[in-house]
Amino acid sequence: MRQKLLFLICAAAVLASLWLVMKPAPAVHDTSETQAFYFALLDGSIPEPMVIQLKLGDTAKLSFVSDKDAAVHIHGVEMHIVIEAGIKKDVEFVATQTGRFAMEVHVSEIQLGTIEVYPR
Ligand SMILES: [Cu+2]
Repeated sequence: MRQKLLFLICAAAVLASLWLVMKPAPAVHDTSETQAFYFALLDGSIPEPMVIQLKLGDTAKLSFVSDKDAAVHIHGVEMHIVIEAGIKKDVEFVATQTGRFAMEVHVSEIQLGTIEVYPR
């Protein structure tokens, strides 16, 4: 009887240590995405305002070209982007707050679109 009990305790100890050594690590995966958007401004505007949809933690890469010097303001993200005529301008940001944010060309106040950031 004592041998059986000792065997069971040893077996339980072996199984417990095997479980500790071999248990799978918790799955950690980053679901954030990077999205790219391209704006070609003609006379300070684009044909149709764009809606950019992101989730918290996503990265947005924006590329701009313009036939005239322009200044673009992204509200919420508070980016002020200076674009020189004929020179491609690339910027990027990480969506760190939810909400709807306007993108506009300053001085003319023309809307380039809206950035919508949703919870993940
Ligand atoms: Cu503005």
